[in-house]
Amino acid sequence: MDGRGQVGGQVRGFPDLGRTRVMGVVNVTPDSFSDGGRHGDTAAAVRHGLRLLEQGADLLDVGGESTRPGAGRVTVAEELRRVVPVVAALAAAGAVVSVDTMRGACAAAALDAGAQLVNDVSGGLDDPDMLALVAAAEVGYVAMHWRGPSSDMQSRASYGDVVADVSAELLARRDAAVAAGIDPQRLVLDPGLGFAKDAGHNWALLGRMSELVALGQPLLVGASRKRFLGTLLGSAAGVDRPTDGRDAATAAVTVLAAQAGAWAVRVHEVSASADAVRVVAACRAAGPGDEPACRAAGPGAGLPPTAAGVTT
Ligand code: PMM
Repeated sequence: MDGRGQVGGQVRGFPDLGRTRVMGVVNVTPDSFSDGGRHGDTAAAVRHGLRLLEQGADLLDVGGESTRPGAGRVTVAEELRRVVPVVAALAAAGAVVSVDTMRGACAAAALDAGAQLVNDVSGGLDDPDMLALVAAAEVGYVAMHWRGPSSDMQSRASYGDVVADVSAELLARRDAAVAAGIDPQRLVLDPGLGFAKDAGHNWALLGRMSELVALGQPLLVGASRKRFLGTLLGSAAGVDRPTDGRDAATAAVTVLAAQAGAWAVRVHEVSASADAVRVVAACRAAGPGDEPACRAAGPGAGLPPTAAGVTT
């Protein structure tokens, strides 16, 4: 590889697209913060997933449990009931499916139904069975930065240097995952924007994303429609912009993530991000230039040897 079009590492089992990939969100929940209730039944969720594929999603992230600040847990049975048929239908339709779950039992059932990636917002901290299960299944695994359940996570939003602290905690999760037998080439890290983080923490993590890419694992970034974007774009009276007005800002974050070399962005509205990652890739392919995306594209530039050299 000469580094052109290089993003921050590859994940075994996932083809190198030469650009950041776009993960479309399929929440099968009555209460997610931005789309709760809209795709709550199986048929509606499957239709939504197929629409996201048409809009250019490279993979679909199916979740059955809301993780919005303050959210409580659903039962395993309910999570399985929501997630498994949707995963099965989307996988049967040819989609690359990821399952957004903290529970090993739900991950296992989703993998049986055709999922290829486990997206665990707890990074293996919630369910002690998760890491070994993923290791045995030999699938991709996203370990997100997490400090505790959504019910009171914002009380844990206390950092010295948030980028250094999140990096250290992510590396600890990487070490735990590898110790449990997960192939490092299947492991993706995610800073967990909004999870035990206030707006300032989120902006600091976005502003220093290259440091997260430099940790040496592929990076997933999930800013889509999150509250800090609503606050940024809020009214003069201090009212946050509603979730359905945050998609342009989300696409702007996609540009930043693609420029930094993220492996994937997780978004609700796919089309704009699908276009954005292609713009950044085209700029990179043109070679070093004025744009940060192009400057970052010099062979191996900004990438640690492990990230630059990992192949599928
Ligand atoms: N955010 C949410 C849910 N799952 N998974 C990863 N890996 N990263 C995230 O930032 C993330 C996630 C919350 O958003 P939603 O309720 O709209 O799905």
